[in-house]
Amino acid sequence: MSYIYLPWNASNARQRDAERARQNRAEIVRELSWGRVSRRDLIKMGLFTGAGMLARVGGLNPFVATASARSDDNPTGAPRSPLFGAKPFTQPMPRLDVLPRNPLSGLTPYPEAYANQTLMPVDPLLGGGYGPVEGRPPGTVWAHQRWDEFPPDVCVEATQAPATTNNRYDPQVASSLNSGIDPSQALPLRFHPNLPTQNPSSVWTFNGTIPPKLVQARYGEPILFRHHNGLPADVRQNGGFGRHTISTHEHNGHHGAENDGFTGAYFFPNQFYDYHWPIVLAGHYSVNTGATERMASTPDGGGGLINVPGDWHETMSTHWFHDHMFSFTSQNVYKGNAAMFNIYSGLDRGNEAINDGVNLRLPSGSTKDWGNVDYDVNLMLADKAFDQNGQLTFDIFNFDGFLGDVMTTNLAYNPYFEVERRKYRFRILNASVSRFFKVALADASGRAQPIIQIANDGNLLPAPVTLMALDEQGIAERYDIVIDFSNYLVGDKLYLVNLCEHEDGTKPADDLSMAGALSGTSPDSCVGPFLEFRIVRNPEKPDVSQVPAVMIPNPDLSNIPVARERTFVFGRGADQPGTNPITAFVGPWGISTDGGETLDADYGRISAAPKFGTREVWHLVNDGGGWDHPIHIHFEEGQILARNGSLANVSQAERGRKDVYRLRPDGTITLTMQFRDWGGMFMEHCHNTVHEDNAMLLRWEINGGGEPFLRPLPTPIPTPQGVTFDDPTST
Ligand SMILES: [Cu+2]
Repeated sequence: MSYIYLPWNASNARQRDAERARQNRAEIVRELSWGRVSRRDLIKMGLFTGAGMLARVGGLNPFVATASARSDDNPTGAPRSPLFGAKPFTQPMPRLDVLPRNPLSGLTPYPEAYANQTLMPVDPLLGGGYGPVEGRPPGTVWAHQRWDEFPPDVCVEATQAPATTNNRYDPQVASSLNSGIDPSQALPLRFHPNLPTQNPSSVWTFNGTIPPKLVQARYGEPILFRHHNGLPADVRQNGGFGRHTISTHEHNGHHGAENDGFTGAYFFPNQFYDYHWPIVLAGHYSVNTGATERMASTPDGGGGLINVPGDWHETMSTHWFHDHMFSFTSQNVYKGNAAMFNIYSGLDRGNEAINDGVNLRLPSGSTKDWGNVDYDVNLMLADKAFDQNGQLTFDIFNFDGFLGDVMTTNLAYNPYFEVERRKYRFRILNASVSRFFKVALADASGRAQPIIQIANDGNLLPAPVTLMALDEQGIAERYDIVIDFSNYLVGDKLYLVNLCEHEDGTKPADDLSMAGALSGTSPDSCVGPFLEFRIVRNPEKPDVSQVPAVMIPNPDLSNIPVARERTFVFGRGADQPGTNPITAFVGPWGISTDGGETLDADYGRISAAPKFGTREVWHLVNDGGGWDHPIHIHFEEGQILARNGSLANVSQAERGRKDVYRLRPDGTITLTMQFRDWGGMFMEHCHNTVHEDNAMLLRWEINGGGEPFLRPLPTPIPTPQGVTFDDPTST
């Protein structure tokens, strides 16, 4: 197999063939997204095999020889995205757009513990009649848990909307810290000034705008996130991909399940959904319950600390939130439903100057008491693809994964970022559909430079790790790093370089050397430098930030018995015993639980039910060498106990807590987690979102033994006219 995109030097005839084939595939994507065909239909029609492979038909399949070059050495390939003359490192990288934090008093209707069932007229395209204004399922099970105990202090509101111009960009930093970008200038939705403005149907983001959004939170300050669905009622107004129903997952929020963005708790155009994020430390009800431990704390707004209950070893920092719509997650996240979420604490305060013995003083800034982002920069990485008109497009090569051929950072094609000669923190998120990255830092002459990794997923590591290249970074993983630009001179340039080469969406094909990645010879155009740092000045104030030798040690679990072990095997050739067309999907990918059959996703089926308040050990097994799976377990952080049977195989950069576990080909991860504080239904799935959608996902829920959580929980069946419920099944 060769790289999914055509070589640059492909003949015109071959490029025409490839474009015709791409258009044929785009029709399949469109029909799936409109719900006019199902995956089952595609198999029946002979367009897909049961193993999820596109039929070997010329003029459709990118892996089959072109009409103009009949040789297996010349598969059709996918046409390269046109760049309209855009050159790398010619546009500034925009900092994320910070969503305002408002008082709750401005919110109409006022939020309630129970879903708001006030009726409104439903668009005839959605069946007409009347339906509730809020899409959250009604009743006790989906009421906000402990609403009175954690009344929201802050409201954040956003609308999922078609692409439009940003007239209210708020990066929360001066223009001098944002590569000179003037936030008062209108920002059209385009990936580079040379690339066309995106059509409203091509890109759907938070508020319909770029840059991607950032929400800032602190422990002990509950947030009400009201998410409006402003997408077209007509399912066909989607530019050929993406579904207008959404469910918003705060990735890895330690919240009640009603706020987890459960894949089956989606809501419709014109509705909203109130997500209640209490922002508590795990162990809130079992560890440090008297809030006497100063390390478990949050900024008080005036230079001091407020203690909070829970285990400070569970403090989290870098999250993101994104769509989790059942079987359409890949398209919706790719289309723009992804934002970042920084959580601040006494330890990770976002203020580098306060010296109180708790604050780790990581690079950030010092103007505000907490949450300074002057020197704390979110980087959202994602590969994209464009059609011949330069509009965002989603291709379907097979059900192994989707690759773009254009690299973006904060949704900007290969930008530059101006920095001062001092330490910076970068929070790197892999927001791709199927692509893994491997990030390294190069100087202008191509020599690898040291990077200090300080966090993995949401969690600061026990100790910083200095690396000449980061590990492979799977989809949804976050790696926080520090780069010390004081080691260089004003006028110097450095580059973040992707070393990880893909041929298709199954797994990384190769990790290149720095020289190999910089040589420009990889057929994968997302390999190589993707972000240029320009060192433009000395800092005005001395850099007082630190990278302490000890950050957040892991929680001590030695006295907590292991209640149970479970084994999940991630493989192909899954069966779907479920018959409910709403909750059950088919696809080649599936999960076997504790030696059972490999099953396709059915969100009405409960595959595991750990007992509330216990600790378990889970084994995640990759049933094959031809692919990798970054497995995400919702709700609680885990510690990796072993990779392929041994702790010695776990790198120092993975020795903290995690929420995404890359299995690697034929690999196994053993991890331990606890089930505390909240109840309800959660998920475990592959975060190669094409695998997830086809149908490598399962539901597990917390068994409260009847109290305080009901069990088994009824399965929500959303409709625009209101949510009904089904009884769950179990494996
Ligand atoms: Cu996978």
